[in-house]
Amino acid sequence: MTSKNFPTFVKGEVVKGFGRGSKQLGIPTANFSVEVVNSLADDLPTGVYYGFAKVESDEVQKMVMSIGWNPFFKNNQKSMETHIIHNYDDDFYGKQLSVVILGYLRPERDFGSLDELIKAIQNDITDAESKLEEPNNKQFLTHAFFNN
Ligand code: ADP
Ligand code: RBF
Ligand code: MG
Repeated sequence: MTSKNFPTFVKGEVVKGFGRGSKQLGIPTANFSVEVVNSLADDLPTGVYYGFAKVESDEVQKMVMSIGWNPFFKNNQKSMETHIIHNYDDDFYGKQLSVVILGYLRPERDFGSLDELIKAIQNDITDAESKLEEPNNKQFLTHAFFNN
């Protein structure tokens, strides 16, 4: 993985996904539409990424993102899902989500159990939290891309 993919800026509406993020995993993921997913298919390898995200005019927050076919669930549709590392009071379907992708964590994997998938995602969150504290990444908190 070279750094030529970073930063990648993406904006789009939050759409309904497979309805599994919060129910089965306890980790909600805001899904982008197929159009947004297809717009970067050739540029970006599938896998798990970290960066910053902003819901409409809310504050910029840390995020982890999964791009791919979720091998554990054997999806036949490629998805791009952002888990924002912040507690929101309400859902934000239909709202504009802005994300900057700053680095790659790992490829998507299959797991023996749901519990292992959840542990891997929790580990991704810990990794992302520390990488996003690095000055080279932290500078994007105030990037003009996030201005309304
Ligand atoms: P879906 O399959 O429809 O994507 P999820 O169970 O993954 O359903 O839940 C995602 C939804 O939860 C998002 O679209 C958003 O409206 C809401 N949500 C609440 N908090 C968060 C968060 N911290 N990160 C991402 N989405 C969140
Ligand atoms: N799904 C997988 O099948 N394999 C993975 O390795 C995987 N890693 C993920 C990492 C992160 C940070 C996130 C937010 C999701 C990941 N997922 C993975 C996707 C997960 O299966 C998906 O969010 C749920 O199925 C809800 O759509
Ligand atoms: Mg989701």
